[in-house]
Amino acid sequence: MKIHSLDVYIIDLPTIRPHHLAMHTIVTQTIVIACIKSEDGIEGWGEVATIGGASYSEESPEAIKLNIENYVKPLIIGENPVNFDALSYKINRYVKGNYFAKALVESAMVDLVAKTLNIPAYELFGGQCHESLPVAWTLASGDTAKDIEEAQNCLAAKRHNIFKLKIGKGNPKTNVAHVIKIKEAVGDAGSVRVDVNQAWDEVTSLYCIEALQNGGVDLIEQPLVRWDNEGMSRLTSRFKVPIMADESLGTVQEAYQISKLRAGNVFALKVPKAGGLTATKKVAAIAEASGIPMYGGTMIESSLGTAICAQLYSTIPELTFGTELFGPLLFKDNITVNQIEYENFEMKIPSGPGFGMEMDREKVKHYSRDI
Ligand code: MUC
Ligand code: MG
Repeated sequence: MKIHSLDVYIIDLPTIRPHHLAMHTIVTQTIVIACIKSEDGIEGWGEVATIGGASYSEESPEAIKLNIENYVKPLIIGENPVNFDALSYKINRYVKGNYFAKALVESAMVDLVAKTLNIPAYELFGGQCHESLPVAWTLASGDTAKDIEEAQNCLAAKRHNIFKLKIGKGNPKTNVAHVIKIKEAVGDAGSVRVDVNQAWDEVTSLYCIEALQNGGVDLIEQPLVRWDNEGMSRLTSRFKVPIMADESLGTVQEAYQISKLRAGNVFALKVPKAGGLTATKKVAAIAEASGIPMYGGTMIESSLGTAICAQLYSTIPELTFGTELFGPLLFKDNITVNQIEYENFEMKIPSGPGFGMEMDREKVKHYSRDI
């Protein structure tokens, strides 16, 4: 089998409500998808999502598309995608950084290989440990009353009982009061966690985390700027509430440094941050070797990208903090014919050939900037 073509499309998907993060408000989520075709016409599809252009990570959707087309594509055309790990090593020799772009290309190669073999992609990563996984919902409407209503609806529908609150924008004390009100409303029916998205300094973190811990919050995600591993380490040893590394934890090398410094005592895995599925398994191995519990993170992918992450996460035996693969539920519409199923506070891991999702070509065309 040989790779015959690679095409990249930027897709803009409208959300059901504004989604407020410390650095950006999402009303239209931009994802990048890739289609790799073999010489015999089989298609493999991959996806990565970005948040707010280049405001969440260095790679904007436009840069991902351009760098793949100009620098990655020539390295893999004519090659056998079965050797996707060897091809990733080849790409790494000639293309520095660009982890989201690399993850996108690897996921499309993996989908192609698994479809050709007529197996789910998770069989290429050691096989499935979970048929379904717990999934958090992110409360980020920007309004405490609306967030409480959303949480109560999720609990009543048995869709989510883990809630991640996006904070870090505005006054930290107002942020804390907002979280405590939501925790009081949810009570013991759900787990309340916060994601600060790097917005606080260490001094602010000290009093805010103390208050959040006392208020019954279960997890504090990335309070400090991504490069401040020493600060994250001090916070981790000071508080009982777990501190999760997200933006600071990308590559395998970063995972190693964070585990050594204990700059966070929970790892947020994300396939694009690590540079792909194979690299994410390596990050998970470092967590496992250092006794650090894991969480299956999201960049708010569509159904395709969610299936990609879900299949990989399903191969990790212990995902102590569950996942947050809620992306498809935040969108007004989707780009696949079949949809991810959510029930009983969990998501079902898609298990068809490849990543188990069939592309809806009309929808891809409708939401694409490039077709
Ligand atoms: C992040 O920072 O973790 C995940 C959920 C959400 O609402 O935002 C993302 C990114
Ligand atoms: Mg985060």
